[in-house]
Amino acid sequence: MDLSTITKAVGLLSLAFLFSCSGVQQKPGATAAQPATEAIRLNQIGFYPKAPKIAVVVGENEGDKFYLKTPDLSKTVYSGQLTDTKPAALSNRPTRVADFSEFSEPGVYVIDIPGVGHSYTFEIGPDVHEDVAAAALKGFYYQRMSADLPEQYAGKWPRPAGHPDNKVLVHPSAATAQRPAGTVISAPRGWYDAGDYNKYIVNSGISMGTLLSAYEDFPQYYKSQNLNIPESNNTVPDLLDETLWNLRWMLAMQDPNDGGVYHKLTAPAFEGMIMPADARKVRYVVQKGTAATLDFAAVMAQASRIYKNYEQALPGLSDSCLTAATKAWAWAQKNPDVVYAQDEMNKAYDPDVTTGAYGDKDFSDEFIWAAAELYTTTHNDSYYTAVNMLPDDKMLLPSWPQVRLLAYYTLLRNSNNLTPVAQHDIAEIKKRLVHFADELLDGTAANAYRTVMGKSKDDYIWGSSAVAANQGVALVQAYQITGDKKYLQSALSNLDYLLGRNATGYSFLTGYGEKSTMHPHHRPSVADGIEEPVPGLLSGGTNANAPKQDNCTGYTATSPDEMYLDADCSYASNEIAINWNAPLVYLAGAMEALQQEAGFSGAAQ
Ligand code: 9MR
Repeated sequence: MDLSTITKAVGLLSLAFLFSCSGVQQKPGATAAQPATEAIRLNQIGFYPKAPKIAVVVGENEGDKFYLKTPDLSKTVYSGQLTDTKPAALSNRPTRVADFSEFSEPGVYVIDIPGVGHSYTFEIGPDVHEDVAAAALKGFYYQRMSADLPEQYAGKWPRPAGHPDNKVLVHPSAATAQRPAGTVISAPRGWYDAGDYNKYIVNSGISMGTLLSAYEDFPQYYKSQNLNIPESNNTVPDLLDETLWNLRWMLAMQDPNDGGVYHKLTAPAFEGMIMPADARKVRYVVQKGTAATLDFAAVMAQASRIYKNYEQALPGLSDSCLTAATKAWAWAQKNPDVVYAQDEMNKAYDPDVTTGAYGDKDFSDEFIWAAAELYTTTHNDSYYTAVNMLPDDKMLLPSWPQVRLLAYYTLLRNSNNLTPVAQHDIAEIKKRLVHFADELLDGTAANAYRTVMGKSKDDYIWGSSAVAANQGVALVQAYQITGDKKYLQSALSNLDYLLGRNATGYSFLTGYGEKSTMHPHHRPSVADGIEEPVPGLLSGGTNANAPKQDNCTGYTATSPDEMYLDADCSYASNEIAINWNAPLVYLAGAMEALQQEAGFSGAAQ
C-alpha cells in the first residue's frame, strides 16, 4: 500500500467515524472563521423543510434584518425582518424573533445577524430528528445495569458491567414470614434511574409506560429503527428489546408470595461519583407500596398486550406479564393505601435508606392507570368499573406522581377496540384532552421564545425538560384526535426548546448541538475519564429553585427561565433521568413518524 492509499483509507475511516451513530452530532460543511454567538437561540439540530422555523435573538441589537447563509457565510439563501424587540416575561431580557418558516430548501445553514454574529450550524431537511430520536432511546442502553457495554455498541463509552444485583437483601421494612429480613433474592438488569445507581419502580413505571406507548402509537416507525444494541438483529423491534431489559428486572420486584411490589432496589445511601463496576455497596429491596404495585400492574398489563405480538421470539412473556399484573392489582385492592414514607420507615428499621424517595401519597391516578391498562388488555369490564375513570375534569401533565393521562392516552389509542362501558367515556376524554391542548397552545405566540414550554414560571421545576417533552406528547395526542396540524407544530416548538430555543441557549440533550449539556450529574459521565458525556441523555434542565435544592455553587442566573448550571454538582438542574428521556423519545419519534402526513418533510401541506 503506498502512502496515498493509506492517506485515503485514513480519510475514509475518519469520515466513517464522523457519520457513525456513536452519538455525537457532527455537521458536514465548512464553518465560518468566527465562533458562533450564543445570543441566537434555536434548535441546534435543525428543522423540517415545511415546518415552522424560528430563532430568537437575545440582547440589544440595532439592525432589523437577519440572513440565512451557508455555514462559511459566503452565500445568502434567504433574508427576513426581525420582529420588534420585546422583553422576555421572566427575565426582562430584550428578545427578537427571526422567522424563516417560508424557506424550505434542504441544506446546512446558519442565521447571521449584522452586529450580533452567526448562529450554530443547523440542518434543514426531512428526517432531521432521526438521530435525536434514536439517540434518546439509545440513552437507555447506556443506562443498562448488570451487563458489559462493549465498544461495538457503546462506541466511545464502553464500560464493564456494574451491579449484578443477583444477591439483593430483603430490607427489614419489606420482611414477611416467607421472606424474612436478610433473605437473598435476585433482581438483575434494569436501567439506572438517573445519575445515581438505584432502581425505583415508581419512576420505572412512567418511563416504561411512555416508551411502550411510543411503540403502540407508532409501531411501523419503531419496527424500522436500528439502535445498534446487542439485540438489534433479532426479530423484535429495538425499542421492545430495550424495554425488555427493564421489564425483566421489574418482574423480579414482585413478591411471588403475595403479589405486592417492592418500592425500590437500592443501596442505603448514594454511591460516590464512581463507575458502576466500582460501586459495591450492599443492595436491598425495600417496603412494598401501593404506588409501586399499581404502576407495576399498569406496565405489565400494557407489556402483555404489546409483547403478545412477539410470542414466537419471547414465548410465554406476554402471559407472565398478565399474571404478574393481575396479582399486583389484587394486592393493591387489599392494600389500597400503603404510602412509601421514607423518613417514617427509617425511624422503624435499619439500615436507614437515604436514596431517592419517589414518595407519592395520592394513589387515585395510579388506580386509574392500572385499571385502564388491565381493562384494555383483557376487555374485562370489572377493571374499568373498579375505579372512577373520570373523577373530575382535571388533565394533569404526566410526571412520576401523576399518571392519570397515561390511562386516557391508552384508552384513546385503543378506542376502536373497547367494550361499551369504556366507549361511553371516549367522547368526553377526547373533549377534555383537546381542551387541555388548547390551554397549552394559548399564549404561545406571546411567549418571547414562542414555545409552549415556559409560558408560566411554574414550568421550571426539577426535571423541567420533561415538562416540555410531556407537553409535546399531550399535543401529539391532540393531533391524533383532531388531525389538526397546529398541535403538531406546537409540539415541535417544545422539541425546539429542548434542543436550544430557550432562555439558557443550551441543547439539553448530551452529544447533540454545538452548545449542549457537557457536565451532567451522571456518575459514569463524571467518572469515565472521557471528555464528552455519555450521549443521548436529557438533562433535567432549568429549575427555578435549583440553587436551594442542590447547594451547588456557580449559579449566576436571576430569573426562573435561566436557572440552569452545566455542572455535575447541579443535580437539581443537570441530572439526567429515565422519566425525562422517555417523553423525549416519544416526542422526537412522533415527529419523525408523523413528518410525512403532517407535510413537514416536503409533501404538500
Ligand atoms: O424527579 C424527582 C423530582 O421530581 C424530585 O423533586 C426530586 C427530589 O425528591 O427527586 C427527583 O428524582 C430523583 C430521585 O429521587 C433519585 N434519582 C434521581 C432523580 C432525578 O433527580
